[in-house]
Amino acid sequence: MQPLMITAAICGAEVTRAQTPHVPYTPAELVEESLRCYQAGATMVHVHVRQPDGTPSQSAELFGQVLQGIRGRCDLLVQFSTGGAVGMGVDERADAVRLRPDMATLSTGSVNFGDEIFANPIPLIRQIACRLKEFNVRPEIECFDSGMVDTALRLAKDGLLELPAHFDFVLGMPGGMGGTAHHLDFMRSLLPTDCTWCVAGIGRFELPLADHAIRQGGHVRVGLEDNVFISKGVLAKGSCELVQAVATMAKAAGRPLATTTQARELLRIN
Ligand code: KMH
Ligand code: ZN
Repeated sequence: MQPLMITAAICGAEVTRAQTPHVPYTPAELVEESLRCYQAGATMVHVHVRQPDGTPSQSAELFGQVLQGIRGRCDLLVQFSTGGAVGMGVDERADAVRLRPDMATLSTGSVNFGDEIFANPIPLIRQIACRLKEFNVRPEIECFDSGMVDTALRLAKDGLLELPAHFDFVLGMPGGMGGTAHHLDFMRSLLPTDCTWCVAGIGRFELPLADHAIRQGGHVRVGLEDNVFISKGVLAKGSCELVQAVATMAKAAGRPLATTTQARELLRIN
């Protein structure tokens, strides 16, 4: 099996300090939490940025501060969100790609997102895919449901994505696809040979799906963006505690953690 890549989704756009006091907001807090995740075994950090009061933002200035802060201190791979928050337009969502992070997300379909809609119509997906190509930033293709894999494969046929690609299955989102091992097995069965995949389980699905992915040769995303609890009713002290839990699972399963060099190779980041 490939060495395990753990991505830390440390902040997201939705989780608030009312839900957990441990969510970072400012660039300095985001950098510190990223370093803690790196020390706990993360290979990559999935970054959203916030205004100082926690309001979701896609400011290139803030993304730049986080990118610089991390790159100056460790070799964690940095992945920007182009999803942003529900309701943001494509220009705002994709602006910071010009800073050339190691990766950026590309959601390949719309999904009910709790009571809201995370809207990704085809023209918007194509625009973001073009922008990633333009700046030579590798996409992580985010699929909340199975049709989003099919859409990604159509984009590849149209020359907007390169195969093999890296996919992230976001499972267990209320309104999206369920979060059982069965759902994950179906999703990964849809991928062409040599594609890599990771799973981001939402809420209570996070750690059980991580364990399943580790045993099936996939990779794992965890963090407060997706789940704030380390066990039933107990808040994680930060995304780093969730990363540590996954590193412990990997050890128990005999799966070594990927170095940054190995991750670059697996993800085809040059
Ligand atoms: N905040 C969600 C609406 C991504 O980062 O690319 C979208 C999201 C996906 O988090
Ligand atoms: Zn995100």
